[in-house]
Amino acid sequence: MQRVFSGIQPTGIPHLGNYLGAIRNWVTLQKDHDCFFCLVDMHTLTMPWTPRALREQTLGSTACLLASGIDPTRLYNQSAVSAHARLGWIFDCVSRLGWLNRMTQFKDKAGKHRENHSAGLYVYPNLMAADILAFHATRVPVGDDQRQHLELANDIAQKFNHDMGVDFFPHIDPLIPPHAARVMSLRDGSKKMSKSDPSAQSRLVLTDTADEIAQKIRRAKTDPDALPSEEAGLEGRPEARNLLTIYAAMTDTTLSDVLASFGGQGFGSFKSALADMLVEKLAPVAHETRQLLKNEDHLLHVLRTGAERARSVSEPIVSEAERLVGFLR
Ligand code: AQP
Repeated sequence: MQRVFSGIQPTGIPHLGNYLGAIRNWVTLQKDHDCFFCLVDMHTLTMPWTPRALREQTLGSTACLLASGIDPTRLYNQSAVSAHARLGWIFDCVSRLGWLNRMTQFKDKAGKHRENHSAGLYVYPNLMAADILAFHATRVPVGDDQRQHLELANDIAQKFNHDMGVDFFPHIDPLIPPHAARVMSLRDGSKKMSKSDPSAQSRLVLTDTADEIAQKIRRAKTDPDALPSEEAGLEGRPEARNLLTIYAAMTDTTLSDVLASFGGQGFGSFKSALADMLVEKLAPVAHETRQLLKNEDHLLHVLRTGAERARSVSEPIVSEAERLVGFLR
């Protein structure tokens, strides 16, 4: 059985982009893969955070993932398993500055004032490589934004193998969904939907009530033209494309099917159908999340049990990597 690893940052409540880009695929993969799903709380420290928010968001994300159908035995938080940090340090020393300098996510997140950002933000991709390779995972379901980081992880694995003269770390294959791999902001079709966007109107989160979903879709940015009947008509209309893609992905149909149904109509009727569909699919997840959040002890128990399982698999792999680099025990 192939091993899968994937993570999500507890930087906020997971949104529709996280759901379509990652979580939904996790639920499918766990049926026939050996899966590890991780709340990557160490990555969360790479950007400004508060301890209280981190604790609340880790519990909130745990509840959302369970409510979305993730098997509780496969879920844990990164900082509880020391293999991540230990292999992360080794990879900091294997990875090259030239490689990290090319990472577009660092450039996007750091913006113009790079000197003021944490060193952690810069070496984030090395820790991400360690997250995956500490389990010898070969398949990683992620959204399109993580493609470059996975290429770097393969470069690190190859260099480690080459430098140590071994064939120890496997090649990683990204599993990027064919549709809706990059869900865009509801306020700006050129930006990806993100937990850290200051506008709450820019994203649908998995705890939104039916009213909040309907209101965010009603207010979503669009353009004045009617919907086209063919994909070519979406050229230069990123907001329209985004909403139609969301509809197609959530209903397991194609963009052409959605255009065939709604082409020629104005945004009013399409938005109302989109909101109804999203309420039907997402409101039960939000309800279940709220129920789960009432029992914090249960959520902590899930994370502890998941961490034990994660330790039992990653410990021998990382101990062997430590032996290979020459650490004495
Ligand atoms: N907009 C998106 N569309 C599709 N997939 C997405 N993912 C994130 N945003 C989108 C995928 O969700 C998984 C978990 O992402 P993450 O929490 O590790 O961090 P991120 O990619 O940095 O996501 P955010 O929401 O934008 O978080 P912040 O604002 O904290 O940086 C990944 O598989 C990712 O590809």
